[in-house]
Amino acid sequence: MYPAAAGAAAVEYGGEVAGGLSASPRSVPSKYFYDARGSVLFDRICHTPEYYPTRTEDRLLAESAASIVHYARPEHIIELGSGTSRKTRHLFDACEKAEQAVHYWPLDVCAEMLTDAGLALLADYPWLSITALEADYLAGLDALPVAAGRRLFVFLGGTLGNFEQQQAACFLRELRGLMAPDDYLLLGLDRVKEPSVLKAAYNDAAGVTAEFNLNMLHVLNRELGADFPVDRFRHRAVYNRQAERIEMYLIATKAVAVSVAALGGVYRFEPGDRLLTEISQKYSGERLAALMAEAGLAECAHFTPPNRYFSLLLLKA
Ligand code: AVJ
Repeated sequence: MYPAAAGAAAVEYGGEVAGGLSASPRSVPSKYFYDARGSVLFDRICHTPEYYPTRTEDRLLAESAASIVHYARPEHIIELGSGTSRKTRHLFDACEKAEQAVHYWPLDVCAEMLTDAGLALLADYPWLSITALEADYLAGLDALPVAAGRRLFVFLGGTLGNFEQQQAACFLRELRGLMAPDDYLLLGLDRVKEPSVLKAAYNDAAGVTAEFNLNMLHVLNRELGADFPVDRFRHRAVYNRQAERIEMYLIATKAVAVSVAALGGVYRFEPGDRLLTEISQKYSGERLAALMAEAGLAECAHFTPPNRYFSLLLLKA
């Protein structure tokens, strides 16, 4: 393995944050959640009883990995936002069974996660070769490896849902533009379901999601020399039924004036003022079809459980 190879665009703080903090409503890009602590907290969210997406997608992938490998016969697996790479193991298991040699390219914004996950994979799959890329793939796809051979792009977890509708389509269209006729994209998307299930998933009883959300302020304090008083904000996640998406906010509980050294600015929050930290789009059948049409992607296979809580799509350019 070449751990956390350089060259790719590392995560850059600053410009985007300045824009978001001056906008109305105020927002911060969700990718800033994932420092080392945030990545561990997200992994803990995935283990809470309320957060169904990870479990559902994991089971779907376990059931569908053999078909996916049969279709795509990948020589390269390129994963956007690889995290712990836990779910991806189903693909490696299927490759092993099919005697399909594969090179794995995990991309993530968290270097610690890449190294830990890569070493764990090599211990369990000694035949696998890996090039880890510390990259902000959401900011641009120029960091994607150009490799000869059939490629399977993998974008799991419903992370596409962090984009606004239009951005999501643009992102997929850009990815499609990079795909050769033999390449495939495996995309995981969360589906519309009962609001109570959605609300619970982003408001777990143990408070891990709240801690994850508040960790954003620690990241901003450290990376931008800000002085957000973390104890004067609280977590709030609501389901916006109109937009069919979860919106996650940090709400000021007291009046605060936050100075952000790197931006040379002071931002005031009155009690109740909100900072949007994440949207998580849930897809209806119609929204999904519209997205595929806009992106110009063709559906080769669609895996979903009987309750349609989550979808895994195998797509071609
Ligand atoms: C990793 C972006 C898919 O939107 O569900 C989990 C992040 N935020 N709980 C999601 C998240 C709060 C997650 N994604």
